[in-house]
Amino acid sequence: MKKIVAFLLMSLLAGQAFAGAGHGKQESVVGMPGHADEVTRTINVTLNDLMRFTPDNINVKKGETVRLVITNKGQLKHELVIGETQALLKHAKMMRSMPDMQHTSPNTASLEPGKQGAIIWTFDKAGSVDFACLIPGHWEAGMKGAFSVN
Ligand SMILES: [Cu+2]
Repeated sequence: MKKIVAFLLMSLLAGQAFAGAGHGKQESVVGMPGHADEVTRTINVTLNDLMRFTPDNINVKKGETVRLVITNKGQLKHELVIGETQALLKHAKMMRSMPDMQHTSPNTASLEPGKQGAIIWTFDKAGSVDFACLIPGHWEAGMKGAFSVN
């Protein structure tokens, strides 16, 4: 029971970090969930069992809201999580201790084999924003990429 409560609390905190701009450094660096009516571009990303995202380097403009259409072309479950590297690594560690954990955050698309999902994201600061697959072993095998925000 204690474990569940701790996990729920962590989820809430994680959700809050992506809730909007102006509450700290982290979310303005990685951007924030965007609104469908602000989408200017759709970008297709595929995930595969070679532990790669295609493309794995995506150029976006500062202030741009994009719809990422994410397709799992593998036989394994994969996901795409947008975040700051250290936060992603911390999250990956947590995933290892809770392998059945489900993601529902707006910065995440968790996809069963053959499935497609979408993330709408606004990039509000120039720089590099990371994304990764946090399923145990995948990030370590190189399943990561980055947005270049210019
Ligand atoms: Cu993966």
